[in-house]
Amino acid sequence: MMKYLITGGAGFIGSNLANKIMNDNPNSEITIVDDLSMGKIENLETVDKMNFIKKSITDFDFMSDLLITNNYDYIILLGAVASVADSVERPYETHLINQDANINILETIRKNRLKVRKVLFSSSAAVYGNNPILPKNENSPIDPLTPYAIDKYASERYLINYGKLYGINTVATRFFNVYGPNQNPSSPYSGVLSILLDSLENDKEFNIYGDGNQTRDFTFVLDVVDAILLLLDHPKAMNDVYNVATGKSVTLNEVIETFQKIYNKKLKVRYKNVRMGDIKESVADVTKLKSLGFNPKFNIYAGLEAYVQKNN
Ligand code: UD2
Repeated sequence: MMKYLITGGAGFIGSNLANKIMNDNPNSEITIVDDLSMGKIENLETVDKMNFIKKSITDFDFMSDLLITNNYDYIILLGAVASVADSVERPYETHLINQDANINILETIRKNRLKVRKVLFSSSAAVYGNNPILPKNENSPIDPLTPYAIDKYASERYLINYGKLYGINTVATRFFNVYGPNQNPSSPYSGVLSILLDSLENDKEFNIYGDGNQTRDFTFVLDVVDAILLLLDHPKAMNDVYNVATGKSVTLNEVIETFQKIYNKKLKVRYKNVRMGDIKESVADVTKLKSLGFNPKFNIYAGLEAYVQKNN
């Protein structure tokens, strides 16, 4: 029986991960720390069987005590302010969450020589910035352009090099555009597919920023969960970083068309100016992750269908 700590575990990716672990191994012990700023208790299917703690990961002393008094096998760091725009508006507050809180956890592990099977940190494709060379592999040039991307990159480096310097087992992921159930559509900077689904279901107008021909490597959340579990378990995934995506890109227009077909409904769209700093094309090279046995199960059609089904 394994003990897991998931920060941000009531959020989008964290809740899907926690639900999958409980489904596969109902005897697992899962502790979730989440301040519910974007996450929701309802995202957790069996919250009564988990140790749910409503706290911010910036409560440094609390987090240190929690780690010292529990021998977690796996620590999965998903707690973050996920909005790039929010980090531009509140650079210091988001820095405390997106970087300092994670270093506090690493420091606690180091100082107390805690024996953890693995610590996983979720970084982002945002670290690649606007570099136009595609696809992005883990050795592509780094150009973090926002506080969000800077904090993700710095935390990723802290994690990997704490691993190497102090003998801690770590691994970092760079997520591309993740979508699926439990993604919160409430902010204009939420993931585009959660906004799209909300617009279709509630007959709201959908804004397309630009001509809709921008491409993204949209990755279904259950594939991301599989990747996380694989990286936690795989002995070769050690003190290193992995892109997590499908390796295939589609345009926003193609996604809209597919969604309309699934719903048999026409979306009301309005064309707006391209967002400042928006990337035109994005796709990942996932050779490294695939070399460990990763094989994404959901292409965009299967993923959208599963998303719609779960939402109804
Ligand atoms: C994603 C990540 C971000 C960062 C970045 C790295 C999300 C939510 N954001 O940003 O954290 O890792 O990748 O490059 O996963 N759009 C519309 N209408 C809308 C909303 C969005 O047309 O109502 C467009 C938007 O202008 C962009 C595309 O859809 O061209 C995807 O937008 P997004 O906010 O879902 O994700 P992205 O790629 O900007």
